[in-house]
Amino acid sequence: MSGELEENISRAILNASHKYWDELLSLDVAICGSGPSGLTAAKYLAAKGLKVAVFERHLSFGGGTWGGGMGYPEIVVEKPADEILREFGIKLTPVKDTELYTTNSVEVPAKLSVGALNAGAKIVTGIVVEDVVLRENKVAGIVINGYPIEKAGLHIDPLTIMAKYVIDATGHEASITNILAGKNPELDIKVCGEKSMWAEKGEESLLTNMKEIYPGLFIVGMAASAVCGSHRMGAIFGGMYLSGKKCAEEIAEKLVK
Ligand code: 48F
Repeated sequence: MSGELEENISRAILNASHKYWDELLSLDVAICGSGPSGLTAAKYLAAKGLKVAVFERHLSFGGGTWGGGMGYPEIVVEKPADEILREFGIKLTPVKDTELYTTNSVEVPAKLSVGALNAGAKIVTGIVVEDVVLRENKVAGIVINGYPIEKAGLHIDPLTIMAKYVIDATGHEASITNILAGKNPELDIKVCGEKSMWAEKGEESLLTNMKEIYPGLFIVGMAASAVCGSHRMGAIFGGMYLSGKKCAEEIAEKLVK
């Protein structure tokens, strides 16, 4: 490159970003939300050789893990989800006379994201998923915009990412399923809404609530609880990892020959 340093910096960024975005335009799996369920799904899908990207509206990834329980920097995970965290190299401390472990609320999102990135997934931050692409009886991609653009209320048209499968990993809001259901009432998708705290029931029901809610659209983590009307569970996270992994396995089964 020739030219002033400032010009070269700008050109390098634009050229590299163009290549980066070009590779994102058609994916095997688009994951909406970078909380524990989304990052876990990303790692296991990418490890199967699938082309995967996680879209997160904030500049940081990790969703609700960073803050621990009411700001105390530890979260809890129960058996058998501890096995998943060990695969990511996350340290666990057993809680005496229980099936629980504590783990650090900063180490968890940091290592989940490293695991997803090392497996080959991309994590795209500062991007809000504002709609899905619909085809005949199927979700076929996502509609995205810059989060600052949405925040500022600017009327700027979005871009699209085509994907064979979309995962709603947007947590308590279940924003992707809510958008699909709200904009297309004829699809008859019911979003029940999350129930009050009952940790055991909430955790237990996550694996059955994780499902393909509409062809091409899977729900995981708290989004699955919210859509299916299950209970919240607070700072215990086993169901997030287990549902993320199960979702990845179900999609990989369909896509990997
Ligand atoms: O909330 P979040 O961590 O979802 P999760 O994986 O885990 C839930 C737990 O953190 C916790 C809990 C455990 O018992 O109750 O809450 O189900 O992460 C969801 C992520 O999605 C992003 C949001 O910023 C967060 O980082 N998100 C939500 N809507 C959108 C989005 C959207 N429309 N576009 C992009 N990102």
